[in-house]
Amino acid sequence: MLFVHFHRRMLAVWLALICLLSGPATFGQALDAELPVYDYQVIKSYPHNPQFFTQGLLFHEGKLYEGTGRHGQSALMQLDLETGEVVSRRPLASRYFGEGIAVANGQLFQLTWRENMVFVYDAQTLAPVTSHFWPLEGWGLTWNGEHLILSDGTDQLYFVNPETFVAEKQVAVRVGDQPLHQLNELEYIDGEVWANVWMSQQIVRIDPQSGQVSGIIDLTGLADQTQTSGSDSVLNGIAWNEQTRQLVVTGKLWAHLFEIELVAR
Ligand SMILES: [Ca+2]
Repeated sequence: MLFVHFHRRMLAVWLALICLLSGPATFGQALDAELPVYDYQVIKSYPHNPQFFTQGLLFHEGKLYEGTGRHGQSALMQLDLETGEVVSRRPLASRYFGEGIAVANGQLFQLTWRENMVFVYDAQTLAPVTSHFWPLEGWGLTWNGEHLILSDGTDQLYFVNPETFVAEKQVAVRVGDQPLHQLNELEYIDGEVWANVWMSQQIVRIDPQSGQVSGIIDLTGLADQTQTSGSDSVLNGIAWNEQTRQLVVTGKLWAHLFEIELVAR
């Protein structure tokens, strides 16, 4: 029982920190939140180029894609999961800082951070198709079969029409009644949106209808199982292979990707 109490306390500390980082909100109720918490088991690790500043990660038709950030280093790539080798690569011009990626209707979308540009490519060939304007920052991106779901570093998720790139609705993400900001890389998994929370070692599971956080995946210790590089080298990147039900996560500038399974705490 001591073990359980210890972890509940750690979770309360984390929630307090996140709410503190998130801005002016008071964090009374978040401390009382009793959400399901998940630990992890590493199934397998794969090599990842430690120069890649991971901003978007996904599987599409069994193939792994990664979008990277930083001016002058941003690119969209298809990778070989087993070897980490680059199969194909489309660099961004140096004025663009690449962010989240998602595939919708066979097209691969890549956000930029503060440049208001969204690039669209053919998912098979990575040939450019078109581009769109996006008025806010771009952080994470995923696809629920109807809308692209986009995060911009706040507590909001935007549901964007893939044809027009106009947000048709948005939800506010909450832990209890407290806003959860810094939502970063996203993945749509079995009807939920999973989100990295920037600068944290946790992934949150979000009900996309209500915006309520329904569970927390605690990946504390995973960064210690690879090489990282500086204070920006934080957990970011969630990819779900729907066919094989493989869950793969990584971080910016990490030397590995990790296939993990969740273990309810
Ligand atoms: Ca993803």
